[in-house]
Amino acid sequence: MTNHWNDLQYADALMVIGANPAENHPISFRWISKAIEKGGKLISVDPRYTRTSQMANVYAQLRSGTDIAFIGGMINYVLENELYHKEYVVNYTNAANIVADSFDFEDGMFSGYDEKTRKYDKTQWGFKKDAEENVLKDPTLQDPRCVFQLLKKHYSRYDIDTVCGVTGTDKETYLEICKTYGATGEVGKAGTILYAMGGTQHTTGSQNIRIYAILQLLLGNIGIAGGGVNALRGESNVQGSTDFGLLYHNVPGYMEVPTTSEGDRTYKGFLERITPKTGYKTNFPKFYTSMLKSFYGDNATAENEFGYHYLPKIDDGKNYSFMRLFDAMYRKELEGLIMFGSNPVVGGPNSFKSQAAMSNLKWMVAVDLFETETSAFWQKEAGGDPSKIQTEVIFLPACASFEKEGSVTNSGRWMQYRWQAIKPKGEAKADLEIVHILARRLKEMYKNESTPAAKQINALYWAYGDHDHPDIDLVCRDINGYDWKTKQQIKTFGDLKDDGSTTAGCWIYTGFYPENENLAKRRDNTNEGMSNFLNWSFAWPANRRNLYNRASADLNGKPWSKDRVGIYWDAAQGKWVGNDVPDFVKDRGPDDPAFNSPFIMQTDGKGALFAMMNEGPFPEHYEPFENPMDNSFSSIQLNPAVQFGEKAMNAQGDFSKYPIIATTYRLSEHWQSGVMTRNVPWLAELVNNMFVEISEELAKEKGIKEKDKIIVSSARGEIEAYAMITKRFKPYKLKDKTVHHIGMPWHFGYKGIATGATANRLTPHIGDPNSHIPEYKAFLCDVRRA
Ligand SMILES: Nc1nc2c(c(=O)[nH]1)N[C@H]1C(S)=C(S)[C@@H](COP(=O)(O)OP(=O)(O)OC[C@H]3O[C@@H](n4cnc5c(=O)[nH]c(N)nc54)[C@H](O)[C@@H]3O)O[C@H]1N2
Ligand SMILES: Nc1nc2c(c(=O)[nH]1)N[C@H]1C(S)=C(S)[C@@H](COP(=O)(O)OP(=O)(O)OC[C@H]3O[C@@H](n4cnc5c(=O)[nH]c(N)nc54)[C@H](O)[C@@H]3O)O[C@H]1N2
Ligand SMILES: [Mo]
Repeated sequence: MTNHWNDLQYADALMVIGANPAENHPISFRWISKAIEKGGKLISVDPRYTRTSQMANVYAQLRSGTDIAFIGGMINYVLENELYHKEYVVNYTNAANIVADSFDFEDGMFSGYDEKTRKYDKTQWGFKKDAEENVLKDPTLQDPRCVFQLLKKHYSRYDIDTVCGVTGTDKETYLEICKTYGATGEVGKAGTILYAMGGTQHTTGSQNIRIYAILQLLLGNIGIAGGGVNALRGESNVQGSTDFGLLYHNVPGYMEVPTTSEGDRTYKGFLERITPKTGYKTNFPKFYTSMLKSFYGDNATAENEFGYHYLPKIDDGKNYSFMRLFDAMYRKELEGLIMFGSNPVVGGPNSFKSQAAMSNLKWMVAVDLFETETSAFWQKEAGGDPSKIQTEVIFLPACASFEKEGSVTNSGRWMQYRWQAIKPKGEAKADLEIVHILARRLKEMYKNESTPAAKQINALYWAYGDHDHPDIDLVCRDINGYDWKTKQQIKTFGDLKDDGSTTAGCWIYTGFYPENENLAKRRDNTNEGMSNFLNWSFAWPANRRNLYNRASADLNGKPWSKDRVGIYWDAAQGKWVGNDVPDFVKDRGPDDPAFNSPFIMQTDGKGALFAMMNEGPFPEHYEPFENPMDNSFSSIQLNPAVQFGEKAMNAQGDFSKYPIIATTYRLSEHWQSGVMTRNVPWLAELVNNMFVEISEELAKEKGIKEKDKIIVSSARGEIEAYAMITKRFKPYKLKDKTVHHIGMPWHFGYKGIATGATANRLTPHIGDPNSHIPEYKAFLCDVRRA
């Protein structure tokens, strides 16, 4: 989230698109209800009428996989009707930048495409510069080659008829949403966009989110209370784990993992590549070196490039995302797999094939609360042949969240401490303990060896206590960082150094543990202004609650709205003050040329209407991998930057054979792959079987009655489930045809108390070219009575 949960109450309009918080974030939904009580308008955009839709003032149906068309049309409406926040757009975004002549767009394709690699040469999309390397600008926004005019031209193609012919939305409802949400462009008004997996799980997932951000920048909705682009995050600590480098291409604090490329051979070369010349990221060398110092302690010196060479490097050009790992297993390139709390046989795409891929492993370690469909993938019940599967599975029992202490970071970036509630049962251990014990055993095993692998392990500092139970306080201090000599805790990441004199395990969290207080444990719920609760927990970065809050004030540093005071420039004191920690240099005043550059993580400080994504600087509608119609906007069907993985893993279905659109989603009563909830008797009883929601119209066509057993088939396989006939889905009237749309939960598997078919037997093994998330939310199928 750019903002945070409590902040939602300040919105005049809340557009929930690609999420269903009433069901999946029901407690936090309180803040949405509060906004509605204050007169805020809730808009729900979803292929089916959800529990969130039920709470909404306006509900619009959209076919799965058409968010870019939907929002593209809204952008067109906002620009045509001049609803955008002009002063904000001119000064705080890159709207005025003149784009290089090499940039072009025609029939769904941007310039610079290489068909062989399915990649773009992004250097063709840069900005025009003068002899001194300054970007040329037209603050009047009239130049036909400025970002604003190119954006306008791009989305002028997204007229209401074409859009609704693609999304299947009723035109009147669509116009109502354009008006209601567009009205937040007025100075002083606020609109927020809430999204989750309905937006991301697509071959255009990243650009879906980008287009929400573009709309928000145009309306001046970023940086202000009640605004923002807000990701409603998933697993209780998915925010924390991504912050700490969970993703294969990140180290803690969203910095890059080095590669085997020529430039990365030296630490200096690597830093040069990842450090821009301007903007806040110019500090990356300080954060990176402090991280290496934290990893390697005295073994990180200026002479050995701070231990940079101990870090594993990604094979240049290779991708280690979830789907590509399964491809590698399929090709027998991987011998072993360690899984901490993960059940891909239920949760991964095209899961039957993934299961087959796993049987190529020599060994697998499952760290979990239960034996899952995945750790038992070799059993007969799983559809395998145990006599043929040679994988050795090792199970390590893990503690549940209540049985251990530590912090969890919520969607609003608040790091909150949880104390242990009960002692673990049996041999179960906390994940932290398991990793700690593993590290200690490896260090013991390798201590007399000097192989490259041993060198890395031996170099690890790993000072979390001299026994098998790690001292969590030492872990916290290590994350925060300290002065290497004096061992004094660092107060802010502004104090980190690039000379090896400081440590920081994860720079964005530096400051949560100053000398004597772990701020994640703070529980002072005094509201000192705008419900930012600055003394409750710790929010990264720097305890800042709303990101980019400099943009909540105008060109003189005065709040755009007196009801939504974020921070403001206090001329008498010569600094930024207000209800939040300033997301800006505190004493940068009106005489500083960068005074009106709020987006400090960008090299130019401006919000990026035009950005270097893998498939182009402006989001463009492409159809899902499996789709019911020809693309109405161009002759290009699929996102041209999508990478195809292992072919054998990914059969593609055709509309002629699979004429029904399908999507997958969650229920309040179950959690994820269902391992935890399907093993809890009362939850298993509430929703005890796999079902598929189908419209009354489709049921009639197929002669299906409520609770009939039906078979859903896709190009990947078939599943059997009960039919739930519902008004929540309606047939879609698209440009030239009417198409049925169904939906189903993905929580079931064959283990536990409540069992049922796994939806992911049907889903395609393909995804977004930026994030590599699978396209779980839009695919084709057929339905028949069992
Ligand atoms: N009770 C419960 N709560 C949970 C979870 C759980 O399993 N159970 N899981 C947690 C996790 S890990 C996550 S990531 C979050 C996910 O939270 P959500 O993203 O809210 O979860 P979903 O229900 O998968 O998807 C949301 C909605 O997207 C809609 N949708 C499908 N296709 C499209 C599309 O193309 N465009 C748009 N705009 N919408 C579409 C679906 O109909 C669905 O209503 O929930 C978290 N909360
Ligand atoms: N079709 C379809 N598929 C999807 C999605 C979708 O919307 N549609 N959503 C995707 C999303 S957003 C997500 S996040 C993934 C989730 O996919 P997974 O992460 O594979 O699914 P979970 O059920 O969350 O797996 C969690 C496992 O962790 C165990 N566990 C719980 N607590 C702990 C603990 O403290 N320590 C350890 N070691 N284990 C623990 C549980 O028992 C369980 O077996 O699924 C994805 N799959
Ligand atoms: Mo998730």
